[in-house]
Amino acid sequence: MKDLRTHLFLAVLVLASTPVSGVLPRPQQQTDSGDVFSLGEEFQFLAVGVHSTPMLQNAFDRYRAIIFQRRKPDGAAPALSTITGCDVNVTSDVQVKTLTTDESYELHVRAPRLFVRAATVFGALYALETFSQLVRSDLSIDGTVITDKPRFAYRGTMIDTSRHFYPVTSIKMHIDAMAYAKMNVLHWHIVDEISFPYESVVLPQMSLDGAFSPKHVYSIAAIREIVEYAMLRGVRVIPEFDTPGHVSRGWGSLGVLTQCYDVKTGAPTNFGALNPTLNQTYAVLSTLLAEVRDVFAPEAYIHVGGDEVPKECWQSNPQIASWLHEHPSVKDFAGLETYFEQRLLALLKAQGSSYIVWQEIFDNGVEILPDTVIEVWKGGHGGDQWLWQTEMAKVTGAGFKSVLSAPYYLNYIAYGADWINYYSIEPANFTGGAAAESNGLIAGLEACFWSEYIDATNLASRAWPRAAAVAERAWSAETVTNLTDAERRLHEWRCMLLTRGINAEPIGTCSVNAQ
Ligand code: CP6
Repeated sequence: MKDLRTHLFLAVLVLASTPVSGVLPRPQQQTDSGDVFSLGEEFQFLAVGVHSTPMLQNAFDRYRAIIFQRRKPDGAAPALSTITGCDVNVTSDVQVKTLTTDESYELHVRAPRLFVRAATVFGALYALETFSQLVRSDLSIDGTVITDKPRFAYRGTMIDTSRHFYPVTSIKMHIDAMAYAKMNVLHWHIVDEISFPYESVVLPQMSLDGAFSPKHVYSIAAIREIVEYAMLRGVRVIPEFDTPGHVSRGWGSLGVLTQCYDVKTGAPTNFGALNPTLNQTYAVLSTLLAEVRDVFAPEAYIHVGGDEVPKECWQSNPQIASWLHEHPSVKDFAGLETYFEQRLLALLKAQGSSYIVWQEIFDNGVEILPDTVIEVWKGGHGGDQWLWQTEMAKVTGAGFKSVLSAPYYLNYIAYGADWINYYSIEPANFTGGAAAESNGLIAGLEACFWSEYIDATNLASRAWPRAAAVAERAWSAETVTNLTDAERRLHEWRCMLLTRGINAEPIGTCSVNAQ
């Protein structure tokens, strides 16, 4: 009997300490006051610090609309103290997000006015998002104090606009959903073998030859609009121009692709990776990437790929063979790949760009600058570990910043609640992981959406709410792992996306459906 009472007492304690709100990703600290308030129709945000910027004003307008859309004070609601506004104090004037930007915030839900304090406008945006998720449909809200900041600086998704083209409106909607999940980097794999939709002004032939059609392009003006739209929502846009492999459409007329030969007959066949032995290759890359740096400004990072470089075509080419003969320091085809990356990365450095590369660049021992970010993407198992665990240990052990995407390939789909597989991956679970995290060498996580089987008809439902499971892993404390609680909040967050006009898919017939 005593035992049973102890159990009941513990059960009540556990229930009482579980926050009831559905904020996703779950905040670092939340203390509810027990009060219940009601938002008055007169509610307005007010910048009270010295920093009232257009970015902040824009966010005030967006969130006021979101909070009051579809919500009406319930006539039957008991008379509650009314909240008439929200004072927002931003203490610094940082306008550009980097890997070291302070994204923390404090949110006090109390009457008669809410209070938000944040070091940067970006923290304030997250306070507003959290606030919007706390307000119930009858405009009531529980009193609370939330102190919050992200676990990781880089909380990304990757979209691929080469395999299928997304209209600008789809990309903007994707950015909206990212902001609702407090994600902050859109890695835009803008071109690849299948199409080249980037409409360059300096090299117009690339999209003329490489886009699906003259309409399936991203003009510089459209890209600048997307970059601006994203930055207003705290999202950086990092473009990827994958080289020397994964190139085909768009590069043909520039004379930089390697001619492949049939090894038996010696007859020319198709074209392969960029030809690393031609000065023209670097001249084209220099021209293209200088423009890209400017178009995506203020973002300093460019992702330059480096993954899955095929060597057979280089091996079949007699001009490359004689070049290698004349350059004995470049010993073999692996050396040729290193030679290419060395020249490319030097060129980027000279242009003032920082770079992100896929893990092969690190694996191949290419000399890279200390601020290089290595993206770990290879899945699978080796020995008693996942390959990403071994790779993360190596990359961070060598002192490089890493982005982990290998266990977050959300282009894969499976029947059932597959979000649990992503949610349950603890990214610092590798040898030296805790030290790597505290030294900032795990920059963050990225959910990838390779688009062989995705276009504008299913991007939103493929991505959301599944990517929000990755968002919570990237934002919330390592200890936030309760699947029942996550399921409830993911379900609520998905319904919220529907009210905000995004066709997020259901995560199953979860128990919370009944409530
Ligand atoms: N395209 C490019 C791809 C992939 C990569 N790079 C890819 C590889 C394996 C899977 C999914 C996508 N389609 N350029 C690897 C980084 Cl499972």
